[in-house]
Amino acid sequence: DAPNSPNQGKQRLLTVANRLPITIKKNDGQYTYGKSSGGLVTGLSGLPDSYNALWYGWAGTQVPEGDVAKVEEEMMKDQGGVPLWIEDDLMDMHYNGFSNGILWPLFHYHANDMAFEEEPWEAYVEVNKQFARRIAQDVRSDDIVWVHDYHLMLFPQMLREELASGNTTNVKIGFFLHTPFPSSTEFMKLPYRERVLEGLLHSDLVGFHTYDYARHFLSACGKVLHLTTSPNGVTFQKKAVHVGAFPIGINPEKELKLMEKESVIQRVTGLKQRQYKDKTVIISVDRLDYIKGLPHKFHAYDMFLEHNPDQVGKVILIQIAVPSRQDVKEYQVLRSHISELSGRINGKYGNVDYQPLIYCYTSVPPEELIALYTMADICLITSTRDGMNLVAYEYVTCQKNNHGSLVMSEFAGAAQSMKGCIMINPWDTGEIMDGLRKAIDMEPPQRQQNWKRMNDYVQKFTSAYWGTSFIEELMRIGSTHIQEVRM
Ligand code: GDG
Repeated sequence: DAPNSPNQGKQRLLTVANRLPITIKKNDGQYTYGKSSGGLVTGLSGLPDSYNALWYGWAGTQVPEGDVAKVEEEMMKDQGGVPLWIEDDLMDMHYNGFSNGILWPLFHYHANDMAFEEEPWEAYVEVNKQFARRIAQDVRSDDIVWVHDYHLMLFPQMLREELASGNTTNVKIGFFLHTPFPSSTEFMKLPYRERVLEGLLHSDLVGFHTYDYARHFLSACGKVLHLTTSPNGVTFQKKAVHVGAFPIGINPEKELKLMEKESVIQRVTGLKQRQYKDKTVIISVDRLDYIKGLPHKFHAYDMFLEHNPDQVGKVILIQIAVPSRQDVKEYQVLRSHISELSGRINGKYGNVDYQPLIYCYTSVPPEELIALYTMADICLITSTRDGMNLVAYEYVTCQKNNHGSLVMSEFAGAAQSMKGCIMINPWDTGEIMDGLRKAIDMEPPQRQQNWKRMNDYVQKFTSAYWGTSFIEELMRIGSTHIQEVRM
């Protein structure tokens, strides 16, 4: 870094993830750069600026050869982003084919939705290799490389191989998985399971959201690779690989600041005093993904209205369903199924003055999201599996004045820390119905007590806390990584 650079002397942190948090758009020959949303972006946005952070990821698009240098310079200046230009067809096979067609369903206990073929696997290997080669060009001694998520599980090994001949062997590699790690019996369905585990085990530290996921991973290492494990690590090629739980959080300051914006306050007042006056509003915000249990939710909501006729005309469910992975067939099928269910509910209980379900297949701007979280009386989360689920934390933060209830699936990682939520099994329609009734009937003092327990957690275990504890752990063990794990 240049002598006057604000990054001078700071620890270099190379974040590596499938996508950059930046979206590139071209209008009238000019490039503009937007921020993308999603769990990973939310998590990393709270990292303290005590690191000299660079983010490597697929650019998400192609630009003409002549514009590459200019775009790269602008992305670096704008947000420290380093784009990888990967060919569209290869990326499609890697991303839609193997990552989202095989690993995603398997890790969320949807193995029936996985159809294994060699070509997507080969693309996965190739893309991991391209990432490793690109990052190897830039890595310096003492750098920290923090790799994220299931798209890049072979990367730690490939990066080590790329670096083996140079003088950069003291680079520390940390890997964090944002999805659940499934039970070992489930994981063992994966063809190439040895390669995937070995890929990860070239990291110094492998992190998960919960202890359960870490335990499942260790058990897979034992069963698939016959390695010796302890509760916090595994010995691989005579080296200790540390394994731990690092529950991700949000940056609540960001939400609280938006809540104070005049436009947001007005929007909340408008929604509460006009559109939804005297109504109980339930909010749900999900990427349109089969792991989020939308059919379970809609079915239970239908049954809830049928069995609670006093609530028809009073309660409204607002479902924001953010378009996601639209090139994957399962997502297209889910989309039409959800539209049909939504039409059925509104047809059954709605009239000219009342629509029980407001279903929006779109993403909304951050201000609007905060206004919806703030005005809603209840937040409903029905994921059949979810690594963590940050929507829960965002809702709790925005309820600082109203103390609305969180009705949440026990299969979301966040349920383990949200003591104070109304926990439900999304497969049990009766439990969702009872959960909603309980939330509607709960007296304010009880709601306040529940909210406080949840809010204390959310304010303390933030994304900054998560990022810092992972990196500090990585730095701490980095110096001792030759030691054997003691049993
Ligand atoms: C994966 C794991 C894990 C959503 N809609 C809009 C919008 N969002 C933002 C939310 C939240 C984020 O996206 C979603 O995060 P989640 O954690 O709920 O879910 P995934 O995207 O599935 O994330 C998950 C996470 O990674 C982190 O490790 O918790 O389990 O599946 O921050 O606010 N933001 C805006 N408009 C929207 O319409 N602006």
